[in-house]
Amino acid sequence: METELVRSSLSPAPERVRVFAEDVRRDLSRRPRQLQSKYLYDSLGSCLFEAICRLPWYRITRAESALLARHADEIAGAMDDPLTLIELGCGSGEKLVLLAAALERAGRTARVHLFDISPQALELSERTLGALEHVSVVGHRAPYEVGLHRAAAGRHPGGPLLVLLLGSNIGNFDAPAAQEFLAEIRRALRPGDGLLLGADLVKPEPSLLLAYDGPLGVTAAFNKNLLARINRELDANFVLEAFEHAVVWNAAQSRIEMHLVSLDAQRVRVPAAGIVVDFEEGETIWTESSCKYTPERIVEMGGEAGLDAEDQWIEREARFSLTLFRISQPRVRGRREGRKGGAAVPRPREGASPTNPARTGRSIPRPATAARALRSAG
Ligand code: AVJ
Repeated sequence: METELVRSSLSPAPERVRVFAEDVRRDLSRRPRQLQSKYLYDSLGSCLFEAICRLPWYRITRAESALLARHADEIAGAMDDPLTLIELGCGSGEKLVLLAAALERAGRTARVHLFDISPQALELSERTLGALEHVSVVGHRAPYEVGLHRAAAGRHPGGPLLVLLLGSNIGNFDAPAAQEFLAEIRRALRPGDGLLLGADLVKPEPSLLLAYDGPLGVTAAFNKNLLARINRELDANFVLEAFEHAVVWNAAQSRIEMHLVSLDAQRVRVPAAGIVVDFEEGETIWTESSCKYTPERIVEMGGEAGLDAEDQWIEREARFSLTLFRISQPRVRGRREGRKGGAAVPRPREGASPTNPARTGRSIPRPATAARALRSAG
């Protein structure tokens, strides 16, 4: 076992604060006002997220772990040796343990690269995976895009790469950005490589709302902590009591949205970002989107990015999906015919590349209607 955490691979702290301030300045000045969800994960935010994963009404983590436990042998068996695993947004690292166990059962070893923007998540993963003898683990504090390229460059030359994008992390991207991100993953991969994608499915609205706004108030705390973070890191004067956590199901965009609603007309100063923000009563800050999919849509999105869906498993009670995409070797094309899968796995369009002119990579174009609907919902 060899565990090494690269903690300084982003940028030095002052530079990180400068970028945070610049993002806050731009996004709070937009209409509707917004903040990027990646900033939810400071040290307290990461702990709150770990708590969310244990809430009875937030079922993503448990559903995904159940699927992984059930199908880890198949997934591992689909990949050749020597295997390089990379997880983008590793969180606690607990899910990787399930895949690592399958490798161990088969007497195999692997190299693992973990990428997360949260140092707490990396530390937790290090503890979770550090005891494993048959995998070498390297943690990287870096965003997805950086992680992808670094892992592709550092892969074991003689074997495949399996990229893990789990926990419905893809749901934070809006549709064009998700499509672009899948294409970026595809560009980092070669024939024989794979992508294991965990994605939450559309389900009845009440259970979606409950998952993001439960009676313990943990998700509300997770959301409001972003304001506390801005107070702390950017010297702002948000009064936390004057904002309320609110969740809406945007059916047209098939996504849950988290907002922070200003309960009064109020002025907030963010000196380090050089802005003064005047909120109207009922005005919201949009802090996160969590897109929900159909199994078919997930296969289709992969196909558009040039990824072949090889297998798909559905947890039917919680409505969660795990899809294994492969980069097919040209000579074995058509081999998938007759393979089982949770959904009909259509043959992806060959050579299709997403060229959505509206793609923005990170900025999320947000319709004003959602905020208005929210306001009237109180
Ligand atoms: C980690 C982004 C998948 O969207 O469900 C949980 C984050 N936000 N509760 C999600 C989250 C509120 C989570 N992801």
